[in-house]
Amino acid sequence: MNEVTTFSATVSATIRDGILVVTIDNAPVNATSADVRSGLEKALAHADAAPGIRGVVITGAGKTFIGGADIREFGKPAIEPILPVVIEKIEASSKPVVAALNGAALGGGLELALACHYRIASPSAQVGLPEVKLGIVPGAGGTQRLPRLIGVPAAIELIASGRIAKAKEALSLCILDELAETDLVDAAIEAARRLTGASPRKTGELTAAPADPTEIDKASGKILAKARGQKAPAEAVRLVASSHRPLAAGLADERATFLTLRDSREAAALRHIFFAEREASKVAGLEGIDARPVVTIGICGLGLMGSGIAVAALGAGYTVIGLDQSLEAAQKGRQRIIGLLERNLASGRLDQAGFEAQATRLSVTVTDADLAPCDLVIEAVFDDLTVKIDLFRRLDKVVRPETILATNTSYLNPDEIAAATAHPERVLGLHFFSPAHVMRLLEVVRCKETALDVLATGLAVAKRLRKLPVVTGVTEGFIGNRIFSAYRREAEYLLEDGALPHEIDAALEDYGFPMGLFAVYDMAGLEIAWARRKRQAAIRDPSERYVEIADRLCEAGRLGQKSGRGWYAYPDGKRTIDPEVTAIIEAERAKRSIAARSFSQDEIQKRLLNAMAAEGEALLAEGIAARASDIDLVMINGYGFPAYKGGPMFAKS
Ligand code: T1G
Repeated sequence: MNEVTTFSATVSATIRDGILVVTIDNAPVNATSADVRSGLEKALAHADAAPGIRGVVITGAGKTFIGGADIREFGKPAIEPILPVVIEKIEASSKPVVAALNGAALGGGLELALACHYRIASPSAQVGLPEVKLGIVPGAGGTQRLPRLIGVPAAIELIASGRIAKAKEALSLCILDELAETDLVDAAIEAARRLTGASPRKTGELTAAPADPTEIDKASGKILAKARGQKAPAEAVRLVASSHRPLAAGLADERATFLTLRDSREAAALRHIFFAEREASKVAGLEGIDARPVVTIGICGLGLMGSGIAVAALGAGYTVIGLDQSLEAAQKGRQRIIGLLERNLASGRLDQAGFEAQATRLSVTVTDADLAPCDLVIEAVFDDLTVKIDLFRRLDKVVRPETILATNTSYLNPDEIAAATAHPERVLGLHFFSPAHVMRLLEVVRCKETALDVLATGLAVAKRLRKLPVVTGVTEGFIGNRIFSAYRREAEYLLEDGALPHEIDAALEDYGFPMGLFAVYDMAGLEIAWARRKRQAAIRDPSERYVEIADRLCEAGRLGQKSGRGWYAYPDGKRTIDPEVTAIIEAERAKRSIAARSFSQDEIQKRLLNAMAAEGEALLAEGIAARASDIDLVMINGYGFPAYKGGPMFAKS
């Protein structure tokens, strides 16, 4: 058994065949904490000083090589040695240093590997510089070393997008030198031995050929357009595009840029979201509660929503039994699902074997009893209480008592649906966002009677569906639609008070929303909200200000893009300000004797943000939302709130 040398609490090493095999063991993701950096520095010094050591291998314990710098250290005073110093010592080492990527090498983890003299990975490894997703740029040489290895255009695309590349692509890009078909560490030791005596391959000594502006635009154009007002992607492009400079100059510029961005509000917002996403599925009281096993999922209603849910479930490896009310509807639903799978096949997201496996796991029926084997049944039928209650009563008769029944309702009260079943404790809401096979957000609705293990199962299924689950209590519209209604109401108040639809939409888009509220309404159609307003008219609080402008538009047949007119006109499909809408708004103001006034963008943004945050505070006070960051996640992932602003609760803080 080789002797283990401990360099720090998280860095130890053994010597095999004259090679110092250094292992980083810093759960959960081997982030390069101060202890890791100090341990690596000691290990390198030890290797340099020991004549019997001819080379070094660096690898990670567990399933991650290095998940990056320790994000939790951001905003705190730097602790020496900082990562760039350790990385430069690796590159300057007199003995070959081989990176053995046992898993994800991200951010600082990839930057460390880039400074090694050889990079070998297990086939399941992934690499990336996702710093822009945290509002920063790589701060330990990534923007300077990566282009030296793979060229400026490829480096721009990877760094400005922050995307992750699988091992095979990384090998083809020359980020990796080798994929280990056998034992990774054995192969890395072999590589180190081969490099002993040869001149070390120092990435920093390579030169990055300057790229011409057209290549730079081609690599960065779409990414920067999508990034909208974010600073980090544009800075990443600038740094990579100028990586033909001497390494020292590039590294200095990169470090200064990283430090400036790291302390920005935008980076703080994106770090807030990073941790919020991981907090959201931690629900008080669920510690130690096991989820029920789910293998087969029934889906009632194979329309747009039901089919999307079916595709997500098939993609997650579940068996799916689809139920609809007629053979024609069931067949149509099946065709829609298979069509979506075929699109995944055509786009390369699925291979032929995967397509066939998923298609085989799908069956459709018109017979309730065929749902008997289901461990979970999700209904996505017409959003009417009687229809849903009737369905759940039928399901009661065919599924096992422990089968979980989930309603996908957006606005109905799941407690009323649960109360109609024989086992209300097994009912919860799973509120998907359309298209359900694309949108990550999933509101997991905890009903009054929902059992703890049923809630735990909802969260486990959400995770396996690769959704972002946010637990909500029962209230009309849950978290997202309730805040959306509040912000829509405020926008309509602004219309009555003097603003116009295009001014409000411009203010929202200037703030970072991909599309303004009224443009979204025109795209989705005005009739659904109109029908809901008419249903609610009888119970509306007469003391609450109610704006009738949207009703006037609907009564005039202005139902949005599909009717050719809505809040805007669409001559030859182009969204255009319509004086007719302005006239309707002015008539409504006159009816209420409102003296219109103009609003600045800043004022519009503040009023809408305040309306969202106020409703968020109410949801927290009522216990509907467990934490403010959950509300931020819902508004970012379901309603277009710009992530780099952190969400309405963060933005107000
Ligand atoms: N720092 C601190 N904590 C981290 C972390 C990190 N880099 N990455 C993950 N965690 C925590 C996370 O909060 C969670 O904590 C637990 O680890 C498991 O995470 C110099 C400056 C690596 C692919 O952006 O993408 O390097 O909830 O649930 O699904 O240029 O974590 O258990 O308490 O996500 O297996 C760049 C971020 C940093 C990668 C693993 N790196 N991490 O996924 O686990 S900046 C990143 C991830 C940087 C350099 C710059 C993923 C993962 P808790 P998890 P996972």
